[in-house]
Amino acid sequence: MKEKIENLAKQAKESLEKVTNIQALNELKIKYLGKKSELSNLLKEMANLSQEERPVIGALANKVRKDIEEKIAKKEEEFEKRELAEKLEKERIDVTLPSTKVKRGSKHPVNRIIEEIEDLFVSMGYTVESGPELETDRFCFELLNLPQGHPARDMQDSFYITDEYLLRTQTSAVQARTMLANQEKTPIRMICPGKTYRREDDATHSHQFTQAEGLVIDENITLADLKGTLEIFAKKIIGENSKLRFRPSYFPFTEPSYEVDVSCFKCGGKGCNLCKQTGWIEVLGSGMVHPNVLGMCGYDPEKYSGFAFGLGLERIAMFKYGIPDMRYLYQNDVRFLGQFDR
Ligand code: 2NL
Repeated sequence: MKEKIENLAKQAKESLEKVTNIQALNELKIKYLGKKSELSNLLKEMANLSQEERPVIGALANKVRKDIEEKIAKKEEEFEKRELAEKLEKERIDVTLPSTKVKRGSKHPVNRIIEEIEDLFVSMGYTVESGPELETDRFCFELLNLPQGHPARDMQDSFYITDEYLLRTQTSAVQARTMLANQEKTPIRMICPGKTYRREDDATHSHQFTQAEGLVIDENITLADLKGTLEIFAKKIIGENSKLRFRPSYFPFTEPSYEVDVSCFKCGGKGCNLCKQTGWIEVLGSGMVHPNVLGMCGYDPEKYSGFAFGLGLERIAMFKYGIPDMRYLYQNDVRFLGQFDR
Protein backbone atom coordinates (compact mmCIF):
# COMPACT_ATOMS: atom_id res chain seq x y z
CA MET A 1 0.00 0.00 0.00
CA LYS A 2 2.78 2.34 0.99
CA GLU A 3 4.52 1.62 -2.24
CA LYS A 4 1.36 2.27 -4.25
CA ILE A 5 0.98 5.68 -2.61
CA GLU A 6 4.63 6.60 -3.17
CA ASN A 7 4.36 5.55 -6.82
CA LEU A 8 1.29 7.65 -7.20
CA ALA A 9 3.09 10.65 -5.67
CA LYS A 10 5.98 10.20 -8.06
CA GLN A 11 3.72 9.85 -11.07
CA ALA A 12 1.76 12.93 -10.06
CA LYS A 13 4.92 14.96 -9.53
CA GLU A 14 6.24 14.06 -12.97
CA SER A 15 3.03 14.80 -14.85
CA LEU A 16 2.56 18.06 -12.98
CA GLU A 17 6.04 19.18 -13.96
CA LYS A 18 5.22 18.55 -17.61
CA VAL A 19 1.85 20.28 -17.68
CA THR A 20 1.77 23.47 -19.80
CA ASN A 21 -1.76 24.79 -19.77
CA ILE A 22 -4.77 25.28 -17.54
CA GLN A 23 -6.98 22.68 -19.24
CA ALA A 24 -4.40 19.94 -18.86
CA LEU A 25 -3.89 21.01 -15.25
CA ASN A 26 -7.62 20.72 -14.56
CA GLU A 27 -7.62 17.22 -16.02
CA LEU A 28 -4.74 16.23 -13.72
CA LYS A 29 -6.55 17.74 -10.78
CA ILE A 30 -9.51 15.45 -11.41
CA LYS A 31 -7.24 12.50 -12.07
CA TYR A 32 -5.26 12.81 -8.82
CA LEU A 33 -7.64 14.48 -6.39
CA GLY A 34 -11.13 13.75 -7.74
CA LYS A 35 -13.68 11.45 -6.09
CA LYS A 36 -12.83 8.63 -8.49
CA SER A 37 -9.06 9.20 -8.31
CA GLU A 38 -6.60 6.46 -7.46
CA LEU A 39 -5.80 8.17 -4.18
CA SER A 40 -9.45 8.22 -3.14
CA ASN A 41 -9.72 4.53 -3.96
CA LEU A 42 -6.61 3.76 -1.94
CA LEU A 43 -7.99 5.67 1.05
CA LYS A 44 -11.17 3.58 0.87
CA GLU A 45 -9.01 0.44 1.12
CA MET A 46 -7.52 1.70 4.40
CA ALA A 47 -10.38 0.01 6.24
CA ASN A 48 -8.72 -3.28 5.53
CA LEU A 49 -5.41 -2.31 7.19
CA SER A 50 -4.26 -3.31 10.65
CA GLN A 51 -4.48 -0.99 13.65
CA GLU A 52 -0.72 -0.25 13.51
CA GLU A 53 -0.53 0.37 9.79
CA ARG A 54 -3.57 2.59 9.50
CA PRO A 55 -2.20 5.82 11.09
CA VAL A 56 1.13 5.50 9.24
CA ILE A 57 -0.46 4.97 5.85
CA GLY A 58 -3.12 7.58 6.65
CA ALA A 59 -0.46 10.20 7.42
CA LEU A 60 1.42 9.34 4.25
CA ALA A 61 -1.69 9.53 2.09
CA ASN A 62 -2.60 12.89 3.60
CA LYS A 63 0.89 14.26 3.03
CA VAL A 64 0.85 13.11 -0.60
CA ARG A 65 -2.59 14.64 -1.08
CA LYS A 66 -1.43 17.92 0.42
CA ASP A 67 1.70 17.91 -1.74
CA ILE A 68 -0.29 17.39 -4.90
CA GLU A 69 -2.74 20.11 -3.88
CA GLU A 70 0.07 22.56 -3.27
CA LYS A 71 1.76 21.79 -6.56
CA ILE A 72 -1.51 22.24 -8.43
CA ALA A 73 -2.20 25.53 -6.65
CA LYS A 74 1.27 26.77 -7.56
CA LYS A 75 0.80 25.79 -11.18
CA GLU A 76 -2.63 27.44 -11.25
CA GLU A 77 -1.17 30.68 -9.95
CA GLU A 78 1.62 30.50 -12.50
CA PHE A 79 -0.82 29.96 -15.38
CA GLU A 80 -3.13 32.75 -14.21
CA LYS A 81 -0.24 35.19 -14.05
CA ARG A 82 0.90 34.15 -17.48
CA GLU A 83 -2.61 34.48 -18.89
CA LEU A 84 -3.01 37.99 -17.40
CA ALA A 85 0.35 39.09 -18.77
CA GLU A 86 -0.60 37.79 -22.23
CA LYS A 87 -3.97 39.54 -22.04
CA LEU A 88 -2.43 42.83 -20.99
CA GLU A 89 0.06 42.61 -23.81
CA LYS A 90 -2.59 41.73 -26.39
CA GLU A 91 -5.09 44.39 -25.29
CA ARG A 92 -2.61 47.19 -24.85
CA ILE A 93 -4.22 50.62 -25.47
CA ASP A 94 -2.35 53.50 -27.04
CA VAL A 95 -3.65 56.41 -25.00
CA THR A 96 -1.87 58.88 -27.26
CA LEU A 97 -4.07 58.02 -30.28
CA PRO A 98 -6.55 60.81 -31.19
CA SER A 99 -10.17 60.00 -30.24
CA THR A 100 -12.96 59.55 -32.77
CA LYS A 101 -14.87 62.78 -33.37
CA VAL A 102 -18.32 63.08 -31.80
CA LYS A 103 -20.81 65.03 -33.92
CA ARG A 104 -22.40 67.69 -31.76
CA GLY A 105 -25.75 69.31 -32.40
CA SER A 106 -26.35 73.04 -32.43
CA LYS A 107 -28.86 75.19 -30.63
CA HIS A 108 -31.98 76.15 -32.55
CA PRO A 109 -31.92 79.91 -33.29
CA VAL A 110 -35.25 80.43 -31.49
CA ASN A 111 -33.92 78.66 -28.40
CA ARG A 112 -30.83 80.86 -28.53
CA ILE A 113 -33.05 83.95 -28.46
CA ILE A 114 -35.06 82.51 -25.56
CA GLU A 115 -31.88 81.94 -23.58
CA GLU A 116 -30.53 85.41 -24.32
CA ILE A 117 -33.79 87.01 -23.20
CA GLU A 118 -33.93 84.85 -20.08
CA ASP A 119 -30.35 85.72 -19.15
CA LEU A 120 -30.96 89.44 -19.61
CA PHE A 121 -34.18 89.61 -17.61
CA VAL A 122 -32.96 87.28 -14.87
CA SER A 123 -29.99 89.67 -14.49
CA MET A 124 -32.56 92.42 -13.83
CA GLY A 125 -34.34 90.42 -11.11
CA TYR A 126 -37.12 88.85 -13.19
CA THR A 127 -38.32 85.28 -12.76
CA VAL A 128 -38.94 82.97 -15.71
CA GLU A 129 -42.43 81.44 -15.55
CA SER A 130 -44.21 78.86 -17.65
CA GLY A 131 -47.71 77.42 -17.91
CA PRO A 132 -49.82 74.95 -19.88
CA GLU A 133 -50.16 75.24 -23.65
CA LEU A 134 -53.69 73.89 -23.42
CA GLU A 135 -55.45 76.72 -21.63
CA THR A 136 -58.91 77.57 -20.44
CA ASP A 137 -60.98 80.33 -21.91
CA ARG A 138 -60.83 82.06 -18.52
CA PHE A 139 -57.04 82.43 -18.37
CA CYS A 140 -56.55 83.02 -22.07
CA PHE A 141 -59.30 85.65 -22.54
CA GLU A 142 -61.61 86.35 -19.62
CA LEU A 143 -58.99 87.52 -17.12
CA LEU A 144 -57.25 89.55 -19.82
CA ASN A 145 -60.19 91.87 -20.31
CA LEU A 146 -61.58 89.95 -23.26
CA PRO A 147 -65.07 88.95 -22.07
CA GLN A 148 -67.23 86.66 -24.16
CA GLY A 149 -68.44 88.41 -27.26
CA HIS A 150 -65.64 90.96 -27.14
CA PRO A 151 -64.72 91.76 -30.75
CA ALA A 152 -61.02 91.31 -29.98
CA ARG A 153 -61.63 87.59 -29.50
CA ASP A 154 -62.11 87.44 -33.23
CA MET A 155 -58.88 89.34 -33.80
CA GLN A 156 -57.16 85.98 -34.05
CA ASP A 157 -58.79 82.70 -34.72
CA SER A 158 -57.95 80.13 -32.09
CA PHE A 159 -57.77 76.35 -31.88
CA TYR A 160 -60.62 75.44 -29.59
CA ILE A 161 -60.53 71.85 -28.27
CA THR A 162 -63.82 72.12 -26.37
CA ASP A 163 -66.02 75.11 -25.51
CA GLU A 164 -63.75 75.77 -22.57
CA TYR A 165 -60.29 74.58 -23.63
CA LEU A 166 -58.10 75.96 -26.38
CA LEU A 167 -54.46 76.06 -27.39
CA ARG A 168 -53.19 79.34 -25.94
CA THR A 169 -53.07 82.18 -28.44
CA GLN A 170 -50.59 84.16 -26.35
CA THR A 171 -48.58 83.47 -23.22
CA SER A 172 -50.53 86.09 -21.19
CA ALA A 173 -52.42 83.28 -19.47
CA VAL A 174 -49.16 82.55 -17.62
CA GLN A 175 -49.10 86.10 -16.24
CA ALA A 176 -52.73 85.85 -15.14
CA ARG A 177 -51.88 82.59 -13.35
CA THR A 178 -48.83 84.13 -11.70
CA MET A 179 -50.76 87.19 -10.51
CA LEU A 180 -53.57 85.08 -9.05
CA ALA A 181 -51.03 82.85 -7.33
CA ASN A 182 -49.28 85.87 -5.74
CA GLN A 183 -52.39 87.78 -4.57
CA GLU A 184 -51.16 91.34 -4.03
CA LYS A 185 -47.62 90.24 -3.29
CA THR A 186 -45.23 92.68 -4.98
CA PRO A 187 -43.20 93.21 -6.91
CA ILE A 188 -43.97 90.84 -9.75
CA ARG A 189 -41.21 90.83 -12.31
CA MET A 190 -41.58 87.99 -14.74
CA ILE A 191 -41.05 86.86 -18.28
CA CYS A 192 -42.68 83.86 -19.91
CA PRO A 193 -41.30 82.49 -23.16
CA GLY A 194 -43.27 79.69 -24.80
CA LYS A 195 -45.21 78.24 -27.69
CA THR A 196 -48.47 79.79 -28.81
CA TYR A 197 -50.98 78.71 -31.46
CA ARG A 198 -53.06 80.42 -34.14
CA ARG A 199 -55.53 78.93 -36.50
CA GLU A 200 -54.33 79.78 -39.99
CA ASP A 201 -56.08 78.45 -43.05
CA ASP A 202 -53.30 79.20 -45.46
CA ALA A 203 -50.39 76.83 -45.93
CA THR A 204 -47.69 79.49 -45.90
CA HIS A 205 -48.50 80.57 -42.32
CA SER A 206 -47.34 78.67 -39.29
CA HIS A 207 -49.87 77.47 -36.72
CA GLN A 208 -47.32 77.66 -34.00
CA PHE A 209 -45.21 80.57 -32.82
CA THR A 210 -42.82 81.22 -30.01
CA GLN A 211 -43.51 84.28 -27.93
CA ALA A 212 -42.14 85.93 -24.86
CA GLU A 213 -44.08 88.26 -22.64
CA GLY A 214 -42.94 90.34 -19.72
CA LEU A 215 -44.87 91.73 -16.77
CA VAL A 216 -43.93 94.04 -13.90
CA ILE A 217 -46.35 94.99 -11.14
CA ASP A 218 -45.64 97.15 -8.11
CA GLU A 219 -46.69 100.44 -6.54
CA ASN A 220 -45.78 103.48 -8.66
CA ILE A 221 -44.87 101.66 -11.86
CA THR A 222 -45.08 104.15 -14.74
CA LEU A 223 -44.62 104.33 -18.48
CA ALA A 224 -41.07 105.53 -17.78
CA ASP A 225 -40.30 102.08 -16.29
CA LEU A 226 -41.66 100.41 -19.42
CA LYS A 227 -39.61 102.66 -21.70
CA GLY A 228 -36.41 102.22 -19.72
CA THR A 229 -36.82 98.45 -19.60
CA LEU A 230 -37.52 98.11 -23.33
CA GLU A 231 -34.58 100.42 -24.05
CA ILE A 232 -32.27 97.99 -22.24
CA PHE A 233 -33.94 95.05 -24.00
CA ALA A 234 -33.35 96.61 -27.44
CA LYS A 235 -29.73 97.55 -26.73
CA LYS A 236 -28.80 94.14 -25.30
CA ILE A 237 -30.79 91.83 -27.56
CA ILE A 238 -31.01 93.71 -30.85
CA GLY A 239 -28.06 96.08 -31.00
CA GLU A 240 -26.15 98.55 -28.84
CA ASN A 241 -27.11 101.52 -31.09
CA SER A 242 -30.83 100.75 -31.16
CA LYS A 243 -33.31 103.60 -30.78
CA LEU A 244 -36.94 103.00 -29.93
CA ARG A 245 -40.14 104.54 -31.26
CA PHE A 246 -43.47 104.15 -29.44
CA ARG A 247 -46.59 104.23 -31.60
CA PRO A 248 -50.00 104.39 -29.89
CA SER A 249 -51.93 101.17 -30.47
CA TYR A 250 -54.66 99.03 -28.98
CA PHE A 251 -54.55 95.81 -26.93
CA PRO A 252 -57.49 94.84 -24.74
CA PHE A 253 -55.21 94.04 -21.78
CA THR A 254 -53.23 97.29 -21.71
CA GLU A 255 -54.14 100.97 -21.53
CA PRO A 256 -52.44 102.93 -22.92
CA SER A 257 -50.96 100.53 -25.48
CA TYR A 258 -47.98 100.95 -27.79
CA GLU A 259 -46.40 99.19 -30.66
CA VAL A 260 -42.66 99.58 -30.43
CA ASP A 261 -40.31 99.97 -33.38
CA VAL A 262 -36.56 99.72 -33.25
CA SER A 263 -34.25 101.69 -35.53
CA CYS A 264 -33.23 99.48 -38.43
CA PHE A 265 -30.09 97.56 -37.44
CA LYS A 266 -29.11 97.03 -41.07
CA CYS A 267 -29.06 100.65 -42.26
CA GLY A 268 -29.05 102.39 -38.88
CA GLY A 269 -32.24 104.27 -39.77
CA LYS A 270 -31.31 105.67 -43.18
CA GLY A 271 -33.69 103.35 -45.01
CA CYS A 272 -33.01 100.03 -46.77
CA ASN A 273 -34.75 96.93 -48.11
CA LEU A 274 -35.00 95.35 -44.64
CA CYS A 275 -36.95 98.28 -43.12
CA LYS A 276 -38.70 98.98 -46.43
CA GLN A 277 -37.08 102.43 -46.55
CA THR A 278 -38.76 103.50 -43.29
CA GLY A 279 -35.71 103.27 -41.04
CA TRP A 280 -37.80 101.39 -38.42
CA ILE A 281 -38.67 97.79 -37.69
CA GLU A 282 -41.63 96.76 -35.55
CA VAL A 283 -40.51 94.42 -32.77
CA LEU A 284 -43.06 94.30 -29.96
CA GLY A 285 -46.34 95.34 -28.39
CA SER A 286 -46.61 96.81 -24.92
CA GLY A 287 -48.52 99.01 -22.53
CA MET A 288 -49.64 99.70 -18.99
CA VAL A 289 -51.63 96.80 -17.56
CA HIS A 290 -55.36 97.54 -17.86
CA PRO A 291 -57.01 98.24 -14.45
CA ASN A 292 -59.62 95.57 -15.24
CA VAL A 293 -56.86 92.98 -15.65
CA LEU A 294 -55.19 94.04 -12.40
CA GLY A 295 -58.52 93.85 -10.58
CA MET A 296 -59.58 90.45 -11.96
CA CYS A 297 -56.15 88.98 -11.24
CA GLY A 298 -56.19 90.05 -7.60
CA TYR A 299 -54.33 93.39 -7.55
CA ASP A 300 -56.13 96.57 -6.41
CA PRO A 301 -55.79 98.93 -9.41
CA GLU A 302 -55.99 101.95 -7.06
CA LYS A 303 -52.85 100.81 -5.31
CA TYR A 304 -50.84 98.95 -7.94
CA SER A 305 -49.87 99.56 -11.52
CA GLY A 306 -47.81 97.61 -14.00
CA PHE A 307 -46.46 97.34 -17.49
CA ALA A 308 -46.43 94.42 -19.91
CA PHE A 309 -45.01 93.62 -23.30
CA GLY A 310 -45.10 90.77 -25.77
CA LEU A 311 -43.03 89.83 -28.77
CA GLY A 312 -42.70 87.11 -31.38
CA LEU A 313 -39.34 85.38 -31.15
CA GLU A 314 -39.20 83.94 -34.67
CA ARG A 315 -39.18 87.51 -35.99
CA ILE A 316 -36.38 88.52 -33.63
CA ALA A 317 -34.34 85.44 -34.61
CA MET A 318 -34.82 86.20 -38.31
CA PHE A 319 -33.65 89.80 -37.95
CA LYS A 320 -30.81 88.94 -35.65
CA TYR A 321 -29.39 86.08 -37.72
CA GLY A 322 -30.42 87.33 -41.17
CA ILE A 323 -32.77 84.40 -41.85
CA PRO A 324 -34.68 85.24 -45.05
CA ASP A 325 -37.67 82.89 -44.67
CA MET A 326 -39.46 81.83 -41.47
CA ARG A 327 -39.97 78.33 -42.81
CA TYR A 328 -36.28 77.59 -42.31
CA LEU A 329 -37.00 77.69 -38.59
CA TYR A 330 -39.44 74.77 -38.79
CA GLN A 331 -37.86 72.44 -41.34
CA ASN A 332 -35.08 71.11 -39.10
CA ASP A 333 -32.63 70.88 -41.98
CA VAL A 334 -29.24 70.25 -40.36
CA ARG A 335 -27.53 72.26 -43.10
CA PHE A 336 -29.43 75.27 -41.85
CA LEU A 337 -29.37 74.50 -38.12
CA GLY A 338 -25.67 73.61 -38.19
CA GLN A 339 -24.80 77.24 -38.94
CA PHE A 340 -25.70 78.30 -35.41
CA ASP A 341 -23.40 77.96 -32.46
CA ARG A 342 -24.39 76.03 -29.44
C1 2NL B 1 -47.64 91.27 -29.11
C2 2NL B 1 -48.21 92.11 -28.02
C3 2NL B 1 -48.59 92.14 -25.67
C4 2NL B 1 -49.17 92.01 -23.38
C5 2NL B 1 -48.79 91.40 -24.54
C6 2NL B 1 -50.06 91.49 -21.16
C7 2NL B 1 -50.29 90.48 -20.26
C8 2NL B 1 -50.99 90.76 -19.12
C9 2NL B 1 -51.45 92.00 -18.86
C10 2NL B 1 -51.19 92.96 -19.79
CL1 2NL B 1 -51.31 89.52 -18.03
N1 2NL B 1 -50.52 92.70 -20.90
N2 2NL B 1 -49.37 91.21 -22.29
C11 2NL B 1 -49.32 93.39 -23.34
C12 2NL B 1 -49.12 94.13 -24.49
C13 2NL B 1 -48.76 93.51 -25.68
O1 2NL B 1 -48.23 91.46 -26.81
O2 2NL B 1 -47.52 91.74 -30.19
N3 2NL B 1 -47.29 90.03 -28.84
C14 2NL B 1 -46.73 89.15 -29.79
